[in-house]
Amino acid sequence: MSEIIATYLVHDEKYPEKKAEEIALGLTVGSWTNLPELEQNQLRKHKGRVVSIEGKDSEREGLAIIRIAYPIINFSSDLPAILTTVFGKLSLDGKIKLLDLQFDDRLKSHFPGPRFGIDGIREKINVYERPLVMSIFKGVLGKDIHFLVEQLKQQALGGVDLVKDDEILFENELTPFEKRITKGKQVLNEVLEETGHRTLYAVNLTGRTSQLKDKAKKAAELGADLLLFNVFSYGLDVLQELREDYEIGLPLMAHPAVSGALTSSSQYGFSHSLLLGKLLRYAGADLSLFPSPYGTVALEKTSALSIAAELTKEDVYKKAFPVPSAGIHPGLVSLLIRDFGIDSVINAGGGVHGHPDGARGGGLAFRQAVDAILQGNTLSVGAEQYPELKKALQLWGNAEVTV
Ligand code: 1AE
Repeated sequence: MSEIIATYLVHDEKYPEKKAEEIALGLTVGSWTNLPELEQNQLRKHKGRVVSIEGKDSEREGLAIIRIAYPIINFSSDLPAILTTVFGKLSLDGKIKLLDLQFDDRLKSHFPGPRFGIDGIREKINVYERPLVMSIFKGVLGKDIHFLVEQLKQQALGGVDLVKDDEILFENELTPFEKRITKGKQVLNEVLEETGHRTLYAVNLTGRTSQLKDKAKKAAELGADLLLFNVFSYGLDVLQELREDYEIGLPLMAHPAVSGALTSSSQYGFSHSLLLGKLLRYAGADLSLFPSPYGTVALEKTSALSIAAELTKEDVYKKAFPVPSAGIHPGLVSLLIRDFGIDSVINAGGGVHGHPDGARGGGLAFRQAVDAILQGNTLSVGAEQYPELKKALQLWGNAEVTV
C-alpha cells in the first residue's frame, strides 16, 4: 500500500506509544473499535500505521521521535490535503513538531519541483563555476521609478548576477509592477551592452491570490526574468500553481517572510528543512531564501545546512538554489562558500548598499571576495589586490576561514 510517512518530535509525552497509536487512529479513521466488524474491515485500509518510536527510554524524559505512515488513499495529491492530514488538528494538540515527510514515488509524481533549478538559472546567465551573487533593493518605499532604476543600475554595474525586489515592496503608484519590469529590463540591457555582464531582476509578485496568475503572465509577456514570491503569506499550493502554469514559465524565488512563525519553535510547527527545503522544492521553487547562520537574523547552523541539503540532494526533481541571507557582507564570503559550496547564492542588501563606494562598490566587493576565495586566497590577501574588498573588510570585518 502506498503511504506517506510523517516524522514528529514530541515533548512532555510520558506515554509515546499511546500517543503514536492515538495519532495513527485519530488522524485517519477516528475511533473505530466499537464499530461492527464489516465497517472495521472497510476502515482498516485507511488506518494510519505506527512505523517507529525512538527515544521512549530517553534520559530527557518525555522526548520522543514518532513515525506514522498514512495511506495515500486517504487524501488527494495536493499539499493542502497532505498537510491537513498529517498535521491538521494534530498541530494544535500538545508539544509536537513535524520534522519530515517521506513521499513515495507515486505521490512525488504529483509535484513538479523547480522548472529551472540550479542548472537552468546558471544557463540563463552563463555562470557555472562560482556561487552567484545577489543584491536586494533597499530604501525604495516612497521613491519613484527613476530612483529604483538608478539603484538597479548601480547594483548591476557592481557585477551582481541577480537583483531582487525588497519583499516589502508591493503594488504602488510610484513604482508599479509592470513599470519595474520594463524599465528594469531596459537598464539591465544597457548595462549588458556597456559591460558584457548580464544581471537578472526578480520582481516581487504581490496582491490578491486570485490576481496572481494573470499578473505573473503579464510579467512573462513583458520579459520579466524571475518572480520573487512571499510564499508563506499565501501558501505552498499557490507557489505550485504558479510553477505549473506554462504560460508563466518563469523561475520562482521563494522568500521566507512569515515562515519564522511556523518553524522557529523547537517544540511546535515545522522543521526548517521540511518547510524551507523539501516542500519548497517539491512545490517548484527555483531558489529558497533563508537566514544564514552568521548574519543579523541568524539560524542555527545545523538548521541552515539542513535546508540547503534538502534543496540540493539527489532526487527526481531539479536542484534548487540555497540562498543563505540576512546581514551578509563580503567578510562572510569565505564562511558561506565553506558551508554552502559553490551551488548557492550569496545575497545581501545592506552589505551592498552600505559600502563606502555605494552599491556598485558593494557588488564589486562581493564579486572580488568570491574570486579571492576561489583562487585559493584568503580574503585578506584578496584585499591587497582589490580596493573595494579592502574597504568592505575595513568596515564590516572579516570572518576569515580557509575554504
Ligand atoms: C532572509 C531574507 C533576507 C532579506 O530578504 C533581506 O532583505 C536581507 O537584507 P540584508 O542583507 O540583511 O540587508
